Amino acid sequence: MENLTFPSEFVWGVSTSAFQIEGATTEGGRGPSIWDTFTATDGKIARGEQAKVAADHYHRYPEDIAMMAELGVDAYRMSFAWPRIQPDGKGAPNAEGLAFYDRLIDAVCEAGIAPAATVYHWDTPQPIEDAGGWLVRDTAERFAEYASILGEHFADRVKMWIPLNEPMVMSIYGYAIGEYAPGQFLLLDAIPTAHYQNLAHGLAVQALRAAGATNIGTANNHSPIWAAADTPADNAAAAWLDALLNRTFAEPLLLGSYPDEIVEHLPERFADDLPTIAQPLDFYGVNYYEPQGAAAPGEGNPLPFELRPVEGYPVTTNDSPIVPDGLRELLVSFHERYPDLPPVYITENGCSFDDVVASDGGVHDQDRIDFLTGHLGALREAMDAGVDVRGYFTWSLLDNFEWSKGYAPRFGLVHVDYETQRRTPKDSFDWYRKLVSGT
Ligand code: IFM
Repeated sequence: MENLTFPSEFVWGVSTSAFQIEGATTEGGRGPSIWDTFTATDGKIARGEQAKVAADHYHRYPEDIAMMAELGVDAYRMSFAWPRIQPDGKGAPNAEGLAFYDRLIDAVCEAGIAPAATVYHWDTPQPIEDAGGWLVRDTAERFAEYASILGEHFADRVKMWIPLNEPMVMSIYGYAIGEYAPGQFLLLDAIPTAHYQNLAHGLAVQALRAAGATNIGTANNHSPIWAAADTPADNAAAAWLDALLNRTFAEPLLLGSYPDEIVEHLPERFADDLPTIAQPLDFYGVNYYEPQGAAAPGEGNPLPFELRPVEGYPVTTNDSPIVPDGLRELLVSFHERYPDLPPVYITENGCSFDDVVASDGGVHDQDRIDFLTGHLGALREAMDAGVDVRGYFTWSLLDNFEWSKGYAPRFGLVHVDYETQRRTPKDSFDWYRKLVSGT
């Protein structure tokens, strides 16, 4: 760990999200979300798995918080489930939903850990989707109302606020290619969902601040985009994909503008919303997993690019190529592109492997330790190159429900046996504990 030295005030954390760990999907007055609907639909999730129990965090959060305390992290990034707070997606809050998060957040604070809250991690209330979801402007207004409820109730305890997690994934996987809920296949006609999520971000930042919340940022996932070959056609395709995946979500917030490629696909009068979207941010959260390859589209492809796997690297069980230097490249490129980039937090970074409990009772995930060592080394290099990075949250505390891939990809520092809900800290847990404590 000798090259992994970080400033003493650097924030170390772990990340989770509500739908992936809570379970209890029909308890406490929670309403249905698009992910409940999607997971109940045949053929959408590997092995037909659902998240009705997940890691049972709704009931086992005291045990999970005790593990975080043992881990010694400074901060815990969790998400609120919108359908627990507003079961119909609008109107007065559900008291039981607020009470659950009161218990959770109070216990996190009592453990000496700072709560970092994501307002929305993809679990749209089903009635909101039925009214048009992220394809309609009203959802942004509904979202601001929801954020305001959370701000009023939790601003006194939550130390970092993230309105939306990875809006790109919702737009592309949820609405463009239908691999995730709500399962729509709209290709470039999904781009309005990016705008309405960006608008929801801006309105939520305003609503949270009005409610007294401070330290408000983002959690956008970004990838360096690599052209398959250094040809004009592949480079143009890579530039288009970069505009779609990275710049469409970063630039409205940071610059108050959209990349030219995207503009013709946006809703009419989108420009009127840009001042609302470009709220000053206290930090910019980056979720990094992998670079993305792009090539010129083949005959008959309706898109201006074709995705290409990045080859020549080991891969995780979630099919992600392991490219630590991609994190350095990404951060340095953001630093150069956006001179006014606020302080950065890595709000997610992690990997999935086939982790098993060995006969000695341990989980020996040296591959995760290697992954984290590589990525934190790359992060350190980015900081040495001038990027102002203030903290790192690894994904994830626990093994959890990995969306359409179900439970097979295991991302946790802690192994979860889904039959018994037994938690077993992996070797990487101990490694991270030592890193965090500086021993
Ligand atoms: O599990 C997801 C998380 O919900 C969002 N970011 C990426 C993670 C790993 O795929």
